[in-house]
Amino acid sequence: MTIVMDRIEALDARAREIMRGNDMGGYTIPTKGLYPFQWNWDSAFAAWGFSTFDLDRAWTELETLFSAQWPDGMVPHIIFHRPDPGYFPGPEVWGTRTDPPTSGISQPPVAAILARRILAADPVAGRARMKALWPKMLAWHRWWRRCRCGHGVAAVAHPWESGRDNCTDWDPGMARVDASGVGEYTRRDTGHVDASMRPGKLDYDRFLAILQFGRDCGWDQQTIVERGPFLMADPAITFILIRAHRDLAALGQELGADPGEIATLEGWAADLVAALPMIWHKKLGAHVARDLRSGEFAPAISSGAFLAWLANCARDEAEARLIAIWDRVRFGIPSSDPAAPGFESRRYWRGPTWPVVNALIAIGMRDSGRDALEARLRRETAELIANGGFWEYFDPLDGTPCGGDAFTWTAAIWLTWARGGLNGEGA
Ligand code: 9WN
Repeated sequence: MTIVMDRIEALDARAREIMRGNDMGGYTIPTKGLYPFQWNWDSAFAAWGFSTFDLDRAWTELETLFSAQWPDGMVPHIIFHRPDPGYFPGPEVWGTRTDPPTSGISQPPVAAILARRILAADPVAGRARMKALWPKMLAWHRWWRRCRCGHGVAAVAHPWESGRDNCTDWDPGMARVDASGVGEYTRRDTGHVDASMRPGKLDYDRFLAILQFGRDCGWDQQTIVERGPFLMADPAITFILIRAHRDLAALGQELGADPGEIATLEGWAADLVAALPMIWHKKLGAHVARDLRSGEFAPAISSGAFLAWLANCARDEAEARLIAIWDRVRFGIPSSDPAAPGFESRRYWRGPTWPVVNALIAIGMRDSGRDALEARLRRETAELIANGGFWEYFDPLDGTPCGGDAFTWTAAIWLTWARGGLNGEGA
């Protein structure tokens, strides 16, 4: 037992060291080299990680993220605080003309879910800071409602907006994107990481074609949603948003917010729940991404379907199907079903397991009383990190660490959740 405790403490120290090392002063980069700016959902996870050893720094992370909020409420997916030539596409490609420069799309709205957990760590110390963030989070949630939920469930206008960039979820929508006019460009990611673990060249061409459409219309959301080259219903963001609306409403109750605004948030969550049948795939027996231009479903069940537990929206008939997908691998929830075409165990979001996604799924498992499943997921995630290190993501078949090393969100997930999996500790 002492040996296990010593090991956990050594990993804790390393996780804190990684987070401090990636701290640029007020915001945290995901990892040095590959991702030298502030990313939206990475920062929310970073804040949660900081809350285990520096609460003040945790709130600062969220405040810095929301300081880049657009006037229309959107919180961008990248904030380019300082120039860095090591990442492509940089601010000049996005052309948003904001100060600070940012990207022109958003990312999964996990901030309210994690802020609620951060506030719980010290409700008195965090009260004023959460109170100041609350209307900003509400404005962001309103942006999701207005700009991405017009079809019912939540949509993404770019695969990068989903945070699960090259997942099989986006295959039908991506196949329709004409990338013939993107022109020449030089990728930077493959200079940092093995190209076989990254999205392919055609993926990047299409990512850029969608980006260029947004830039060329001045990031006008109505034009992007009505006529943009890509718009797909995202089960993961839908479930995250349902949970986030409810968590923000609960935070509002605690902070004495306007009851009308709290009711509005609850109404938005209910509307998303009511729209879920549109992404229910009868044959696959789970919630599946769907192209909103053509109606076509994605070819496989992804980790997005497992987030139904986070939103308390799971359907009984999906349970065995989801567990069977998990049973096909040795470590963690795979980002796409290994039995379906398109699965690649090391290529980014086409198969690998991601500690951050596992942690969100685990919150849902625990809240819905699936304690044995939660313990298994925590143990498997802990083994990956303890044996492989704090990497960006992992091969779910054999545990090989992949992508970037010394990764902020993996360190954060270790500190907040996974560490207990090493000695079988409960949540
Ligand atoms: C594009 C930073 C981000 C994560 C995403 C992950 C990856 C960027 C990229 O890295 O995306 O946003 O260039 O590949 O897919 O989830 O937020 O860690």
